[in-house]
Amino acid sequence: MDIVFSERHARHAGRGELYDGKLVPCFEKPERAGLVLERVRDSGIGEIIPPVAHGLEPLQRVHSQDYLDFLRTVWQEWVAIRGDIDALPLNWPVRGFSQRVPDSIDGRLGFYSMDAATPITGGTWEAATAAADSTLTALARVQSGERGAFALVRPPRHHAARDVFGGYCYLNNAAIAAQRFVDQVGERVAILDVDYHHGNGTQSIFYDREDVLFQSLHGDPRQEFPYFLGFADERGSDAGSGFNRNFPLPWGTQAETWFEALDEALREIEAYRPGLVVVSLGVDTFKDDPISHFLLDSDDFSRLGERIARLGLPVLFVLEGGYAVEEIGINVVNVLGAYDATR
Ligand code: OKP
Ligand code: ZN
Repeated sequence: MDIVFSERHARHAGRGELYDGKLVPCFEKPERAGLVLERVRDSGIGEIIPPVAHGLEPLQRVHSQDYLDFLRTVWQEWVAIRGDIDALPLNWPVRGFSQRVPDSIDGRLGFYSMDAATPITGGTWEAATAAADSTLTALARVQSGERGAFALVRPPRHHAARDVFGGYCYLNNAAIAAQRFVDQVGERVAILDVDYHHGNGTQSIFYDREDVLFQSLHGDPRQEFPYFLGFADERGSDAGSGFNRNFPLPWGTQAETWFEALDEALREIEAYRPGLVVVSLGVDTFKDDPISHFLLDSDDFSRLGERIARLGLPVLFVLEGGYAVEEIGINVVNVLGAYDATR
């Protein structure tokens, strides 16, 4: 399987996030990609190739132009006023507030975001667009007949919505790739989101559409971030009714329960007969993940790769979360290796 990777991910290195009432070092850090890359290299599962630039057009199909302009320019404005410290939002237009875009930089940071854990730095735009290019390059490999490809990217994506950043995410690459496939190939896409957190951004982008099926297994939003989306009764709207499926699971969920939900998601994907499966591959379901509460073991990630392979469909894997830095490489390679080994 081809692995698409760019060193430019390291341009995004946030200093801190607000966590449990404290500003703490970012969990989503460059070492994550380095560790996955090292394991991918050692395992010999495939060739590591650089991304090809795809420009802004595929991004504009998913994100609003005003949001893209904001992300591209916010740092220059911020650094001129505040100096070289991370930009973080502190105010949000919640119930009862106007939804007008403010002029003030702090107002706009709040308008376009959902949390205070997702800093914008001098390299955020460069890293996020490199991740988009890597994902689109991996997609092109699958479109040209590869059975699977892996976008080894950060920052992650699945919390980013049409015009919202947050949850460590800025551009929704899984959505960008799915939309690109629909535009270019004209076949349906299923997105399987196995990250520990609900992919609220991906869900919201495709919520009213029948040409992209979204299936997500995640920590129950009653207990877990992102708290305000990811409930079982969210089944899609309008033409998209029935094409969104959430499996919220409680803290402490063990492999057996998790795989039961996975099998149901896979059955629905199979019945949908998509031309492509995009896997939002977070490995923060691992038992020792520092910010998560599921109990999957490293072997379980091999089982996951095997079951995805049994679909017999082309698969684009994109890296999402996973913060137990020692093990994320092992767990990711277990998924990909098992996928490759299962025919
Ligand atoms: C990004 B990805 C909960 C804090 C949650 C944000 C988590 C973002 C996860 N106390 N902070 O889905 O792995
Ligand atoms: Zn996650």
